[in-house]
Amino acid sequence: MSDRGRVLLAITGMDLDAWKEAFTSHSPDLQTVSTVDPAEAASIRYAVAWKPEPGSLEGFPQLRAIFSAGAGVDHLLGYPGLPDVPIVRVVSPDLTQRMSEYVAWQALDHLRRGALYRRQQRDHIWDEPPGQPAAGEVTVAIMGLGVLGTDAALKLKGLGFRVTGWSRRPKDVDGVITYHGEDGLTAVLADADILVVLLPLTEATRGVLAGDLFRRMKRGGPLGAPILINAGRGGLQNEDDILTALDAGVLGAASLDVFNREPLPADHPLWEHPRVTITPHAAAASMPSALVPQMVRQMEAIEAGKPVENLVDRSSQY
Ligand code: NDP
Ligand code: OXD
Repeated sequence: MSDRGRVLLAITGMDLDAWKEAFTSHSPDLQTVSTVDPAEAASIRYAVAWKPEPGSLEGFPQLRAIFSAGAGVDHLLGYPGLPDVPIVRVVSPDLTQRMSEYVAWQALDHLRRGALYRRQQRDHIWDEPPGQPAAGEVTVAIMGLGVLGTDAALKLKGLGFRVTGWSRRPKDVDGVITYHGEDGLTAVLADADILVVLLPLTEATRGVLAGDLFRRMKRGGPLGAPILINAGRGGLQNEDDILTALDAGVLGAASLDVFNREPLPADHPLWEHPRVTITPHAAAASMPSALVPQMVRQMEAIEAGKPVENLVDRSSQY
């Protein structure tokens, strides 16, 4: 056992072996465990958690911090009896790059009529409908201008889109028109051809992607009806309202990476909708080999009494 004690891996829904392997190869002296004998509970100094099983995080008197294995922390803040220690979330260039790739991929697919041309290829149709807009004629609005939203905004800007962003507090992002608060949301929606959602799931954001919000989005833009891309959390969206809005032409299409229930049940009508693109919460995976070095650095900072980065503010829930 090292000075840093042992690290509990309270991980479900991710590859536990990959986490163990990443710790072993980066810090061979740091022992990880996924189950703990009660007699050894005091050896646990840190936990790395993803959707921890009930009861898996309590009873460790020397626990100094819990590291979320992902950028979102709703899985931890909803855990009953969460120990009163600092929660550290993931901020990593690797994860950020992956998310921006997903956002750019979906935005370009909608701009360049990906769904139409895939259908036409299937039916051997050679047809180029007139009026293909350029990226600069299309406004992408990003709800959630944090680490991921800001990087995606800058990359979309680099692709030529007009980009706006919305956050809780005022923000300044080079080349991006920024808004905040309820008035800001009205302005952002009224101007949005594509709405990219990278918000955390909190009490304030739960269910925000509903019929009322979709009806406040821009009408008559260059893509026809507005488009929704949600890679934040499923709990942000009302899935019945998305289907209703698609069928009523209030939304033109939706790219959804996250769902209220994951895996999305096999009989869910979203699977069959011709204008919905589904990915299995795959927009930006947490790669243990990319994240462990940073976690270990943070553990060392805590041991040395130095400030910790990327601390979660429990009162704002992200
Ligand atoms: P950050 O905490 O860096 O950013 C969150 C952003 O949301 C901030 O701009 C914040 O505003 C804004 N925000 C929060 N609450 C509100 C509110 N009530 N009204 C308006 N704006 C609000 O998070 P990240 O960018 O790192 O991650 C965002 C989310 O992406 C994660 O919480 C997670 O749910 C999701 N995610 C999904 C993945 C996937 O694979 N699908 C992978 C990784 C993350 P302000 O700037 O004012 O604080
Ligand atoms: C995350 C996620 O929050 O994978 O990192 O959703």
